[in-house]
Amino acid sequence: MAAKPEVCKELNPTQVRKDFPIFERTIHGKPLIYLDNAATTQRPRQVIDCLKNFYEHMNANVHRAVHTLSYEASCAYEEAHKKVAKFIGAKSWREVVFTRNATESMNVVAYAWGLQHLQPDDEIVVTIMEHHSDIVPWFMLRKMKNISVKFIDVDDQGHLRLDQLKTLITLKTKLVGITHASNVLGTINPVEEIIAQAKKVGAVTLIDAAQSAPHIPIDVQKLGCDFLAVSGHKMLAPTGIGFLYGRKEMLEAMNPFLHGGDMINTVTTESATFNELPWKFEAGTPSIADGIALGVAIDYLTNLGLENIYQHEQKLLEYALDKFEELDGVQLYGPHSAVNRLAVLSFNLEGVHPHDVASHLDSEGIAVRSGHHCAQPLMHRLGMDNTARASCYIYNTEDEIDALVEALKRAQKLFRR
Ligand code: 7TS
Repeated sequence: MAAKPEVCKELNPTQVRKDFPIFERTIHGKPLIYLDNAATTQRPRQVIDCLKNFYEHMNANVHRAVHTLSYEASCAYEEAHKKVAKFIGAKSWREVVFTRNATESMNVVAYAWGLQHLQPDDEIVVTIMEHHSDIVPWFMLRKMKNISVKFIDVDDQGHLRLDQLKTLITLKTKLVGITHASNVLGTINPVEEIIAQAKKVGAVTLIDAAQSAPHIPIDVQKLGCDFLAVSGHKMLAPTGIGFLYGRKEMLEAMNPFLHGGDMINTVTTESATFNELPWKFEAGTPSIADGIALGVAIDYLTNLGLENIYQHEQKLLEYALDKFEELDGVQLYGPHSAVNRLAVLSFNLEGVHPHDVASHLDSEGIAVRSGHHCAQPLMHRLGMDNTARASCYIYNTEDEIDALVEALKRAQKLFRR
């Protein structure tokens, strides 16, 4: 197994890169510059080795047998829940439910909480900058339960219109769902203020932390939210594993979302009683190795230090914002300053389709995403259909930002002809 990185005072991306085998490969003969981290991050050797180690030495189902392998797998899987709980400041590891991803986490809230608690004419308030996974589940409930879904708007720079909170969040509001950070604009939202407003009217709060948990320290007890949804693959863990934090009282009062093995206590031909938390919400054989590897990813991030990660990305963002100033004919979306903003840069080159921009960048070994980023209501609000998007993480460097900007200049020449 590769050695764990030392706990560092300042993040050194060149050192960090050495843990990521993917940077040994080239793309079209060029070194890989990976700037699609908002879609998914790369995996360090420690996480890859954990998967290999599990299948080679520990593989067994959890919670089902008394043999050694099953016991070890069960302990490691439970330990991973404990690491997540510590990472987000949960009161108890039993408040951490492993899911496939943030999308599934939010659907658990919709199905397990929403179906049970919502009544006709109730309202759900979300923001216009939500990812579709914090919009479409509520549309499902709107149809089934005859409720309405309201949207907090943004201003033209991509800040939430907090002046709308009091008019939109009312006694009719039963749930407020907010993304902690926008995957398109990078805006970090003042979730504490919104949670406070939601609490005044007794509404339940759901924070989509898919983009924030990998980049900034999170403490669910300080935030005071009821639910928090995260995807592991955006924070170095394998795909197919994520989690839902739920306040114990909330989870205890909810019915399960999926029914079957492991989520029960006893079953007769007449009825079933449910298992204790969090297993009540983890029906069937879970993604055991991926869950354990999520714990290893959390160890890795904790060793780097979330505050160091945030500072590193702030520096990159400031550098990138300055560099983008050099470019004519580029529209950059989102807040103009680095304050309360992640290093996510959505942009368009005048007269060039973002897919063409992304294809050109790929030809130079640079991976960015183009498209609507699963945030179509926001795109429409800001008057566009698609953007190109560069998003940074722990292994990105200022040199890579330079390479991006130079490649964009070449794309402009190429496509303008
Ligand atoms: N919430 C936010 C804020 C996201 O950015 C994403 C994924 C999700 C939820 C859903 O995550 P999943 O792991 O369940 O799919 N965002 C992106 C993106 O920006 N590009 O690809 C996926």
